[in-house]
Amino acid sequence: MSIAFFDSGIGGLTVLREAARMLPDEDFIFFADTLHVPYGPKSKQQVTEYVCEAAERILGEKVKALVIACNTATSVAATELRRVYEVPVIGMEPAVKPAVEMNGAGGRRVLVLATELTLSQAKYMELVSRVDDHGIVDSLPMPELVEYCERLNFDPVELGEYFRRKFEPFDLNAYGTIVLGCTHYPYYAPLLESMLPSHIRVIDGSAGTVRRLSTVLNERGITGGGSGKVRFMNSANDAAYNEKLERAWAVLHSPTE
Ligand code: DGN
Repeated sequence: MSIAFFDSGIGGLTVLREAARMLPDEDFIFFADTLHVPYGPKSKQQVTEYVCEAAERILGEKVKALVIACNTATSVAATELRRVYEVPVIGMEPAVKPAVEMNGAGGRRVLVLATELTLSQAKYMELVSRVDDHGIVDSLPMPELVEYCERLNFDPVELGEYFRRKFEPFDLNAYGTIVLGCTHYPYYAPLLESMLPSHIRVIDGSAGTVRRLSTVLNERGITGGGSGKVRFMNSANDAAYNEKLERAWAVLHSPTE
């Protein structure tokens, strides 16, 4: 049986890339809810409905685990999915805790980039208040970045301008870590690393999520049995969107990544 990965669009491929690296003996299905991308500007209720619909469809494929490779969907709907389904459901969380740990001693701040829906949820606020004892975490929604990404726009000049505009209100020298709290954003990690002051580390939650997935598979005794095959699906059954997923997958495996 395969492990299913799910996102509103191409973002979750950044988590699947990590899983394919760390778990080479598994097969994967990647499902994009292309009918409803983007999730970030929508309401909690709407996104919960979309995620539940998508999960029904995905679990019809008889998978052994479901990874919600989307911070927004996790923050609004993971609890509901775990209540309804027996299959293990693994979610994402912005990597705020490791970022705070990295900066605690150095006295620098942490900037979390994510969708507006993720940043507005109680789940995110609770996470920050749990780990941020010294008030060093700031947040910045970047809704346009999902749109750029879904258009496969990785143009360094245009995106460089965009990031400069977004970061203008921030004194970047005060920051030690930038957290990519949306799975679409790691496509731009190489660009960010090339343009930010060199002391800033850019991190995301993919490896943490895949480690958790691996633990759950081990605990249940359901590891292996595959060979790294990836099958793409989307909620619109749109062959052109599956081709886009193939192109995005290739971008993530290009030598500059
Ligand atoms: N990739 C998703 C996330 O991690 O939050 C959301 C993107 C979107 O649909 N706005």
